[in-house]
Parts: sequence; structure tokens; C-alpha cells
Amino acid sequence: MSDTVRMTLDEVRDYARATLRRVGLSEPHVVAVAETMVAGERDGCGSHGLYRLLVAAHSVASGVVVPDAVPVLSRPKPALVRVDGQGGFAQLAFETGREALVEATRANGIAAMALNNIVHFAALWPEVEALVADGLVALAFTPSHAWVAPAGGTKPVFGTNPIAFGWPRPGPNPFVFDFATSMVARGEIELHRRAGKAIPTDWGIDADGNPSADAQAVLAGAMRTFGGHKGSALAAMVELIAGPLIGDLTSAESIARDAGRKGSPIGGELILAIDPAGFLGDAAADHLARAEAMFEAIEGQGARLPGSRRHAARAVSEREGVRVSRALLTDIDAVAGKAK
Ligand code: NDP
Ligand code: PYC
Repeated sequence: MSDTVRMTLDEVRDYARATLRRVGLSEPHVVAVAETMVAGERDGCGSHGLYRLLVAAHSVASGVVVPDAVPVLSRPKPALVRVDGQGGFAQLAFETGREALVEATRANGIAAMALNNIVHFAALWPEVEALVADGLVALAFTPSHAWVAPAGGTKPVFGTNPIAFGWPRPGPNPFVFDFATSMVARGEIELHRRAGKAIPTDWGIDADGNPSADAQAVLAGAMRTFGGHKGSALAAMVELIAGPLIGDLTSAESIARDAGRKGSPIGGELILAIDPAGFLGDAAADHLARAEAMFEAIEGQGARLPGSRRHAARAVSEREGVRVSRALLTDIDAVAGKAK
């Protein structure tokens, strides 16, 4: 028997929704959360696909997340949108504020949305992609739990703190990158642990501060930032602008609030959106067209653009479905069964 199962994207969606219902999420959260898992599987990002059902189920069971939270939207200033997630998952908070953010960006040229009081386990590219689909340039940032040591140190201070950026392009695929400021997302190390696979020794250090290829040892020790002091500074920036600046938790505060429950990170997210027409008016399309020369210069020499692997994976998944680990589905069913 194969150790993977082929599923269409509709089957992935149905499975994710059914599982989230069984673990007790309210229907609006079920729909919003499942969609980001479908996006993860579809775009070949296993660390943020159906694997996250285990993570979400645990956050519900351990009382880290409010499963039926109803997010509350407010407009503190004309160009600022705030959504208080009331302790629920981030996806529904984002959906609650999305239209208001687009409207504020069109009205002011630039706008920001703070998501507060949320629990976050998702990839950020679906959010910036959604804003880029409205013709905006978008950036998103969120801290997580203190798992990552600063460059030159050995003790966790930062979260894996992703940064996502999206830029509209002619044609179906925008320019989007989305990466952790750690060497790799923690979810990738967790997947290596589950599979009993070694990790590259530059991903992290064990509890004694030594580089390690043992995923479990690094999960118990500290992860490293990417790019040495540069990634470390970017991780610090994410802590500041998506933590204290919006009145929310740092990664150290998030893990303290978790109090050993091992749930998903608790805190906030900052999303910035810019309307190219703000600076450029009717000339926006001409200037955006000039940006294409840069993309051509990158691809013209055989280098690839961030997002190109995802878009290629998406085309295959939409046509042929995806392959999901049988062991993962068994574990998810067991966890969801217990929740019932
Ligand atoms: P990767 O290191 O795989 O990097 C992802 C980004 O880099 C993608 O945009 C990817 O494009 C691009 N990229 C990768 N290789 C190349 C290459 N050779 N040339 C050009 N571009 C390249 O991802 P991470 O492990 O850092 O993060 C994975 C996900 O985890 C992210 O989506 C992030 O949002 C999520 N995450 C979420 C957190 C949270 O708190 N909510 C915390 C940490 C991470 P492509 O996709 O096309 O390969
Ligand atoms: O993979 O680092 C990670 C992560 C943290 C929160 C969500 N994903």
C-alpha cells in the first residue's frame, strides 16, 4: 500500500472542514481556516497544509484558542483598520477586515490593518495574494513563539516571524514572497521529526548551544535566524511592528502566555497595503510595466522568482490533486476522533 493518498482539492477542503467541525470550531472559522490549509496543500507547502489540522486541534483542545470567537472590526483612523480577533484564529480576523483595508487603501493611498488578540498558525501568502488581486502592493508580518536565538546568541528570543510581500503583475501570477526570518519554518522541522529525518545542521542548535541534525533536539533548543545578523534584525523588526506597535504580544510574551500548553502563537499581525495609483495616478500601469524588466532580468538568466515553484505546484494540484501522507491522515483522524 502506498504511504500517500491522492486527494482532489475539493476532497482536501471537505476533509479539512469536516475535521475542524469535529474539533469544535464554529462554521465561519471552519471555512476561513480550511481555505488556508487547502492553499498550503495546493501550493506544495506541506508545513502549512493539512498538517496544521493537528496543530489547530491541539490549540482548541488545550484552550489556547477561542473556537467560536466573533472578530470585531474598528477604524481608529481613516487609514487604519483594526480587527480584534477575540482570541480566535487569525484567518477569520483577516477576512473580517479585508474589505475595509482595501477601501481604506484606495481612499488614502496607503493603509494598515492590525489583527489583535488572535491565534496564528497560517502561512501569510494567501493574505498578500488576496490584496494583490485587488491591485494593491501588500506586506504582512507576524511574530510567533520565542523559538529562535538572535545571531550571536543561543537562547530563543524571536519567533519564526514571517514576512510576506506581494506585487501585482500583468497576467495571472503576482510577485509574492513569504518566508520565515528563521532558517526555515518551525513546521518544516516538525515534519522532519515526524518522518524521523535529519535536518541540516545550520537550522538550529540543541539545548547546550551546539549545532544539531536532530530535529527534536533543535525543537527543544533554539532555531537560527536566516542570514546571520540581517535575519536577526528583520526578526526583531517583526517583533516590534507586529507586537508593541499594535499593542500586542512579542514572541517571548506569547510563549509565556501559552504556559506550556504548546498551542499556536498568540498575539497580533500587521498588514500594510499600498495603492500604486496613490503616488502615480493614471500613470500607475506604465510604471508597473517598467517593473517587468526587473523580473525578466532575473528569469532571463535562469534564476527563479519567489512564487514560481508555488504557482507550478498549484497548476499541477488543480489538474491532478495532491498526495497526502497516509500516516498524517491517520494521526488527524485519531486526534479529531478523540475531540468528538
Ligand atoms: P522557504 O524557506 O521555503 O521560503 C519561502 C519563500 O522563498 C517563498 O516565497 C519561496 O517561493 C521563496 N524561495 C524559496 N527558494 C527559492 C529560490 N531558490 N529562488 C527564489 N525564491 C525562492 O519558507 P519558510 O520555511 O521560511 O516559510 C514557509 C511558510 O511558513 C511561509 O509561508 C510562512 O508564512 C510560514 N510561516 C508562518 C509563521 C506564522 O507564525 N504564522 C511562522 C513562520 C513561517 P516558492 O514558494 O515559489 O518556493
Ligand atoms: O512554522 O514556524 C512555523 C509557524 C509558526 C506559526 C505558524 N507556523
